[in-house]
Order: sequence, then C-alpha cells, then structure tokens
Amino acid sequence: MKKRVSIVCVLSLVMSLFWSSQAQAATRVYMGSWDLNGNGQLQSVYNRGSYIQVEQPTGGFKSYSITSGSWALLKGGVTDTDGLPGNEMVINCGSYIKIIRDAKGTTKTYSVTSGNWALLQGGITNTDGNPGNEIVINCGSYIKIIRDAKSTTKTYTVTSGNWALLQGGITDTDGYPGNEIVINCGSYIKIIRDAKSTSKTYTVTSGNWALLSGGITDTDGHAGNEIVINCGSYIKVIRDAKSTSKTYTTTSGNWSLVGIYNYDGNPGNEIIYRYSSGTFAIFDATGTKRKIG
Ligand SMILES: [Ca+2]
Ligand SMILES: [Ca+2]
Ligand SMILES: [Ca+2]
Ligand SMILES: [Ca+2]
Repeated sequence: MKKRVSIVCVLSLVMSLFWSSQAQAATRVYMGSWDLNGNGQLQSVYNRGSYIQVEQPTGGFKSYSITSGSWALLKGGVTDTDGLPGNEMVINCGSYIKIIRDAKGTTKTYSVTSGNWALLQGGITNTDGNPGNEIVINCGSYIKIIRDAKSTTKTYTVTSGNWALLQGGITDTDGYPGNEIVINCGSYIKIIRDAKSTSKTYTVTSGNWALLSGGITDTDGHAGNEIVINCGSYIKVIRDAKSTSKTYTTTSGNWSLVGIYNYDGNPGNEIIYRYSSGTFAIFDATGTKRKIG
C-alpha cells in the first residue's frame, strides 16, 4: 500500500512537471508584426519567454534566444539599426542590449552598464550620419551610443553633475549628416557630434538661463540649427556649425519674445522680441539687431 502511494506520488510529480513545462512552452505572446527581413512584408513576432520567434516567409519560425532573465523591447526599438533593409529589434536585457537582425538571422550583444541606464528620449536616431539608427543611452555621467551598423559603441563623458537633454536637443547642429545631442549641463551646453566622434562645450552663464521657445532653429542661414538662449539681459546664439557663439544684448529690464521666424525673407530665422521701448529683431545671419517697430 505504501509503495503504491509513493508510485502515485512520483507519477503525479512527473505529470505535474510535464504539464508545467508544457504550459511554459505553450506561452506565446504576440508582440507585433514588422518587416524584419526587409522583403517589404510584415512578419509576426512572438515572445516565448526566454526567446523570440519570428515567422519566416517560407513558413515556420526562426527562434532567437534572448535571456532567461527579464527583458523588454526598447520603446521605439523596432527600427533599422544596421543600415540594411529590414527592421532590427532592440532589446533591453538589463546590463546589456541585444539586437535581433532577422534579415541576417543573427543577434548582436552590446554591454551597456551594470548601473542604471535609460534610453535617452528620442535616442533612437541617426547620429553618425551613416545609414541606420544609433541607440543613444544615458548612463548617468556618460552617454553610450550603439552604432549597430558598425557593430561598435562609443562613449562620451557628459558631467558627474546634473544634466538634461535640451528639449528638442537631438537635432542637426553642425550641418553635416547625423543628429547632434545638445545637453544642458547647468552653466554650459555640451554638444555631442557623434558623426565626428567628438563633443564641444559652450559656456552659457552661471546665472539662470532658458532655451527660448522655438530656439532650436536655423538663424544664421547656413546648414545646421543654432541654439538660441535667453540669459536675461542678453540672448546667446550657439552656432555649432561654426563652433562659435554670439551674444546680443537685450535690455536690463523685462523683455518678451515675440517669436523666432523668417522676418526678412533671407535664409535664417530672425529673433523678434519687445520691451517698453519697442520691438526689435536680431538678424543673426548678419550679426545685427535693429528696432523694427
Ligand atoms: Ca536593417
Ligand atoms: Ca547611423
Ligand atoms: Ca549633424
Ligand atoms: Ca544655421
């Protein structure tokens, strides 16, 4: 009798293990449909726990192991990263990122950091100017850019102090292909020029300052956006394409921005502001300022 009970116990244990593994294997969560292989048609993609399954055009599925730990598709992480037809899938695996390149049937792993990190807002973008989006990661005191088309990464020190991406600060500032990354470091601005693998620092002011509304725009009439900053008694225009900045005094009193738009019809937007004595325009393309009303 005792032996029989133990056989039943063993049997039920075996059965429960069998069923639980069956249940696990049966977990199949539809993630979405994207063109991953570059043939112009959508493929269904499924989350199978520790791996991802991609429907193949010939029928059947291709499996890509991810990690037995937790993982998540990065926001906006289905995108072209290798510069070849088809979207890649960019997956946050904790301390590293895994990119599924279904068109090639391969995966590629990039270590990020064992510390905290986050995708920079808008950080899936072309920064190096070559086909394919890069992945721009905020690692705290530094930024890491994954250049999947080249299977490399590049690190840029930012500051050990507080910093923030300037609103709209992923933009072309140097006039060459690829977006720069414009960072507010407090008393200065740092621009990461990933296409050139360099960064450039511009002193702003140790006092308060703010980006003017619409202040990331072309003001000098040459390729690349300028950065237009309200420093109170003056306006500073950072012309990153020329690696210079230009200061225009406003007034020591209160002034308000009317707008930044093309007032004179020549290339480049003017900065229009007003205070008690009238309305003024800064013509950054000529480096001049005059009363217009
Ligand atoms: Ca691709
Ligand atoms: Ca690129
Ligand atoms: Ca650029
Ligand atoms: Ca410009």
